[in-house]
Amino acid sequence: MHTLPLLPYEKDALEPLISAETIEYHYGKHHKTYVDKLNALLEESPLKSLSLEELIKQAEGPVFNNAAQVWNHTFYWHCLTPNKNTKPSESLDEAIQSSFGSMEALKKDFCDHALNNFGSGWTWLVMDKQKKLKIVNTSNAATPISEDTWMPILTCDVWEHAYYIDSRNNRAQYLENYWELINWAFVNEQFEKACL
Ligand code: MN3
Repeated sequence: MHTLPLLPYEKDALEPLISAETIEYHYGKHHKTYVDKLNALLEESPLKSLSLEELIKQAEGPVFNNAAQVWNHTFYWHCLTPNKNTKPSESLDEAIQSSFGSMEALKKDFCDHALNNFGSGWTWLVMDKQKKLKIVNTSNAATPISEDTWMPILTCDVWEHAYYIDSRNNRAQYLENYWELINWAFVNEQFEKACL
């Protein structure tokens, strides 16, 4: 059985940038539904004993979609924090300077990708095989961890359900709010893991 991981903060902790109502729906309903659907799909499946990561690498269709959405959402919640005092480590900062030129340039590249990610999907800061940081978009449930090409460092959910309650159709405003909430401590950890 797959379970809904705990949210790493209270539902109202990201207010006013992301409301408790958004978390109520996004975590309490959307994320939970992916977990419930995955468990229902696996009941009679030979893939039942696989871990979430194994399912993402091996499954297709609805099992892949629900497994990847479970993983992506858990990663996304950890990318956010109410703690305003996190910042990129010295080594991550150096990598950002060398890959993008500056933190402002990274933000612009990330937000441009997120704004132009057509339909539903995710925008990611990843590390590629050459240990270079780059921004990539995925569609629907697709996730960098299904292949070993990219290691995920940071993600933003750009499905409308991530922002419609708070920002209606204004994805750009959601991205500004999202950027203020980034958990750089978590991002630093993902960067360290990707560097190994
Ligand atoms: Mn979502």
